[in-house]
Amino acid sequence: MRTVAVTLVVAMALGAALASAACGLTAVGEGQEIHVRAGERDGEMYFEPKRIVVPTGATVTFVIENEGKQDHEFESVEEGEAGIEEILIPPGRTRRVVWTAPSTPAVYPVYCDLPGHREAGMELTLEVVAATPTP
Ligand SMILES: [Cu+2]
Repeated sequence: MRTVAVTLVVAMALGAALASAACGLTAVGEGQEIHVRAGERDGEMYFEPKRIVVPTGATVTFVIENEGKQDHEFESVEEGEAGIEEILIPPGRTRRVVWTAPSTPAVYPVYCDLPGHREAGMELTLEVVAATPTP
């Protein structure tokens, strides 16, 4: 009996993996980590990637690494934005932010609010798209 139960769990996990691979949102799922790099180069400042897609209702963890030489922030806290409180990431450090996407599709800016940084390129687009219904 024990063997049968374990096999069933493995089969279910495999099925879930296949389903998420088919829906085109393989990079991001429930509880998944999303790695973001922040820094400066060639007179500009950046977040990479520039676009992040999360399914509606999913809880994800942003792992933000500051690979630059200056302080940077990660936030989306103004009226109508994603509700990510300002977090400061010192040079060479990594900070984690857990965030749950709303239940309806939306597009939010996420940015660094230090003077001049957003204008220098520190903004990314956080897109919340309808989760593919499970059959
Ligand atoms: Cu910055």
